[in-house]
Amino acid sequence: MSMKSQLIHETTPVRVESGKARTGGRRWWALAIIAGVALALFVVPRVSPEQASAVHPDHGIVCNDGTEFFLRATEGYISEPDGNSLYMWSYALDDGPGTVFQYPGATLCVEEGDTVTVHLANDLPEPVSILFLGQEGVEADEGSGFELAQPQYDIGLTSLTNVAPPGEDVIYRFTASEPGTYIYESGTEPDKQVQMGLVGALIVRPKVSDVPGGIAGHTYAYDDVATEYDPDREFLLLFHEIDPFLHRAVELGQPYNITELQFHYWTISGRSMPDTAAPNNAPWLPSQPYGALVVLEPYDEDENPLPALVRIANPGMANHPFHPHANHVRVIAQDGRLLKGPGGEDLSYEKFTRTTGSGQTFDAMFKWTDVEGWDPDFNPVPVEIPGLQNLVFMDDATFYSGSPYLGYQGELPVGVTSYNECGEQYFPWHSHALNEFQNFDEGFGGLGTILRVDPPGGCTP
Ligand SMILES: [Cu+2]
Repeated sequence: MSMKSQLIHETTPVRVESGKARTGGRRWWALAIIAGVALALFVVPRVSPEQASAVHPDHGIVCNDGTEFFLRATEGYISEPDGNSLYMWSYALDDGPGTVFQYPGATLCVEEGDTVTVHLANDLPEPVSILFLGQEGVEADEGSGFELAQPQYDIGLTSLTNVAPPGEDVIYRFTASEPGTYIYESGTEPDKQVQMGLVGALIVRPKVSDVPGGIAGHTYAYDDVATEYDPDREFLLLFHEIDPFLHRAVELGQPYNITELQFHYWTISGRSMPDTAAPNNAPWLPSQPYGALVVLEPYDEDENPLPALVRIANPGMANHPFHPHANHVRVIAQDGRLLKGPGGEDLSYEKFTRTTGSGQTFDAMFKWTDVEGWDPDFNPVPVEIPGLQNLVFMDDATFYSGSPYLGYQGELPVGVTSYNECGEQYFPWHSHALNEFQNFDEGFGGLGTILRVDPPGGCTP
């Protein structure tokens, strides 16, 4: 599918192929019946409602809430900040033929205890599947009823779980028994298919009634009141890496030696820096809907007491040391399990650089505290405007407000463009494996995003 056709699909969400019904004559009735079946299949909405925070829809996790999901393994292209476009596979929300491609897979959000059903249709030329990492008792229905999902064998192992052959479907079902952040990904030829982009995140939220001491209307990450967070400050950062030569070979149907795998692009939730800082559903990134900008306001005991929740998932092959500049996060869970000792001891810990291993997830609470409280009137700090070179060439310089004070904007030298809206402050948040902090040898880029701290009460330009 070309970028152009994706853009057209973006603006025509209902895709019923009715144009051919004009071929006329005797076949009219047959075509009408086919059209009726097509309508029944595809006009009934198969796409789960997608939603980000109502308060900050431009950033933060974009959830597809529900218990039944329709996914379609399909192909498309993504854009890289250096102008390259890459052929990818992923799990898009199934909207029938012409489904709009997206990478990574749609984020699925369910509640603890839900029976979750996931339909997988397959537009790709080879069998594909979904492994739900961390879920127990996953069943699969290939057309003859649900049975426990099993590894598939021919002469040798062909898939770690049941597959949807090309043009066919498989349905998976499981009970989401433990809250947490999880990965779903292909279990079929994963060295190739996971690399091609068949990855996504599954979020299991606790039921408030299962949280001891939990208060209705409050939001918790786990079955523990200490994991309360601000639901308007919830972020998902999903790491992946891409070898464009493998993708090109798959696109052209050419052989590829997997032992020659070499990554040149790194993505967070499907985008490479600086696109990671763009809003959710940025129109210039039609197949990469998820932004990765982390936006906060300073902690305040009364006005802003709750931390943000940052969910990190790494379905890729490499391990990524990832850190926010000048800040720590508090790691509260790993692989969907709260960090608590056998006696209920709090084993959460503060960390500057937390490496996420291949296949791991972790959850971090994050607060930004305005420790020094610099203020031009009451607590001034003498800061000279950085030199022109730093303001023009440094990676985050164009976000500088011209003032060191949160919520203030100052004069900038002639010729310096600033994206700063209201005196907000920016901190890099990136992989400290600096080979990953680039787009095909051009730094900075790749596995990086930005932490944005807005003035108390929000950004008023
Ligand atoms: Cu750094």
